Amino acid sequence: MTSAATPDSAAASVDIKVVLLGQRYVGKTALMERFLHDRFLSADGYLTTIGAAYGSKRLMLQAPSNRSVVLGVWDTAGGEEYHSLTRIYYRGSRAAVLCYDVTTADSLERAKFWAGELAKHEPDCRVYLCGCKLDLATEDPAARTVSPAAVKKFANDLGASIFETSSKTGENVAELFAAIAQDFVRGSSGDSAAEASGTVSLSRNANQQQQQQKKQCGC
Ligand SMILES: Nc1nc2c(ncn2[C@@H]2O[C@H](COP(=O)(O)OP(=O)(O)OP(=O)(O)O)[C@@H](O)[C@H]2O)c(=O)[nH]1
Ligand SMILES: [Mg+2]
Repeated sequence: MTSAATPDSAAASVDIKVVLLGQRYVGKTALMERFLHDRFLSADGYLTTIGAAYGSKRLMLQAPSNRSVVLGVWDTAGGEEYHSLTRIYYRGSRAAVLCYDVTTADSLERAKFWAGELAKHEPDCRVYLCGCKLDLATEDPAARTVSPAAVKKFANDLGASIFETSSKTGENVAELFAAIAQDFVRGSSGDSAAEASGTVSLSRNANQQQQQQKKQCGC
């Protein structure tokens, strides 16, 4: 479902509010489109987001939780002229996806800016780093201009998980949102494993991440 709902009316029916933040053109809207509708709109048809867009989706989680979780996702505008407005959309978020483009070096700096804003205003919001446009770096490794070591250090400082996604191919997009939902369910059930999910992994898929978490917690 997508709609032009306001932040307050949209909050009523969702389990977890998720906000997408990041520089203009990094791929936030494409990430949301892939997650909600499993589609990629042509790269020629770029339309910058004005203000924000909202959509929600119900996910069925696998065992052991076997729960359904509704994610309400706010896709914010990356343009700097919208920054003061963006605070309205991340207010009350339980998860924030800080998007950068793996092929645009300065986009990581913008993600750091948003991490600072969240630390000040929403310290309880769980943070996920998302390197978008993975397909471009897969096609041509020289196109990758964001250093994985810099991302890892940033994630370590934040206690955040790292995902690299392609909205074009769909790689890792479902895994990112499934991890957000799983972490939310674990956190709300008081399971200590929820804390382990905040550890750093450059995950290509959720299974690898879960295996890594198991190793880290020795369970
Ligand atoms: N190859 C490739 N292109 C992508 C991907 N994600 C987004 N793009 C393209 O990158 C451009 C920007 O994508 P958007 O999703 O609109 O970027 P945005 O972050 O929402 O930008 P603003 O709304 O201006 O903040 C578009 O032309 C997309 O088609 C991806 O995973 N792979
Ligand atoms: Mg957009």
